[in-house]
Amino acid sequence: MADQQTFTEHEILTQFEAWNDALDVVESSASELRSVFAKPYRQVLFTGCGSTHYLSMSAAALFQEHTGQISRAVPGGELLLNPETVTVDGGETLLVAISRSGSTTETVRAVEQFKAEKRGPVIAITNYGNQPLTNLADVPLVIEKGQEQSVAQTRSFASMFVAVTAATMVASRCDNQLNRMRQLPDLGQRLVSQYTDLVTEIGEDLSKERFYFLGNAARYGLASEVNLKMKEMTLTHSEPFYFMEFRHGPMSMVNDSAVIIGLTSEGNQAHELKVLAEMSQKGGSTLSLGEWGTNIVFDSGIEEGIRNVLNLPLLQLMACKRAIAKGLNPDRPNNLTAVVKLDL
Ligand code: F1P
Repeated sequence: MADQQTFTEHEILTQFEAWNDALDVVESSASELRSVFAKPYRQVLFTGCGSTHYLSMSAAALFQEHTGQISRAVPGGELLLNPETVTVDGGETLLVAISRSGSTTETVRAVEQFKAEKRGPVIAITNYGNQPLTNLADVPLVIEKGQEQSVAQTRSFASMFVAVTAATMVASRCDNQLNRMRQLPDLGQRLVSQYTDLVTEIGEDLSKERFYFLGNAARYGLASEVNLKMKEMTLTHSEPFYFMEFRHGPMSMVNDSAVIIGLTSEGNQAHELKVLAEMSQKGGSTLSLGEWGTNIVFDSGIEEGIRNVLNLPLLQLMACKRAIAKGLNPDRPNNLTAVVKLDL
């Protein structure tokens, strides 16, 4: 780690080897995953807490889009305390439980309850093996290179998101896309070299008071996650929205102290960029990310379903740089601990 660099910055900048680790882990469990995915399910549930709940939201959208299976994300606390609002009888449910630590009480207890009720198989995605979650899972995917010292998830989140994306490609039998995911680490590294100055300038601008992150489909969960980075690390007001929802009220908050950041898609980019253009006319600062036609251009040449992770490193870095500019320690967000353990 370079002198003066925070753990968070170091973890953001070294996440690309964890992306590769995630691909190795999924490839080495591909046959177990295939046999789990071969069965018919009433629904597929994704669960986690905090960052890993946001990851679940993104994963559920991606999984349904690629497999046609009804997929839903639910916070661990809801699956535990209000399971009747989520579970269905008359067929098995596949549960994908996601947790950096593998020991968050709500997630672990929800999985225990799900198993006790014999509702179906469990896939765990985590960065730490030998934790309660790994021991409960039928297929544990443990990405050790995503482990981190900081409280806020960055490298861990991206590594688990790569794993869930790769597992989705296994489920939808897209082997070519799974292979093309090997290009992601170099692409991510290249984007960081190309755009660090741009995101640093935006993050360090303390005249900005509010950040809004917009995304649709699988990118809404990612927009939610980068919104959380902004809150946790920088104590700045921040919120995520679906692009089209932003006009339905939230845009009242747009003025010259608001930054609106859009994670654009291929199919709906014209609609999404129009929202950003309107917010710019109202005085907001805007930033767009996407394959083409945006401020940050991925130019990846790979399919949208597998490249969504490219949205993460630069926006994580923006939050980290802002924290430092505000005199905060991004490694130790206010009031937070790395794992929430409860006596339930
Ligand atoms: C979940 C989590 C983190 C968050 C926080 C508390 O942890 O909500 O996302 O950053 O510090 O715990 P995990 O279940 O993914 O380990």
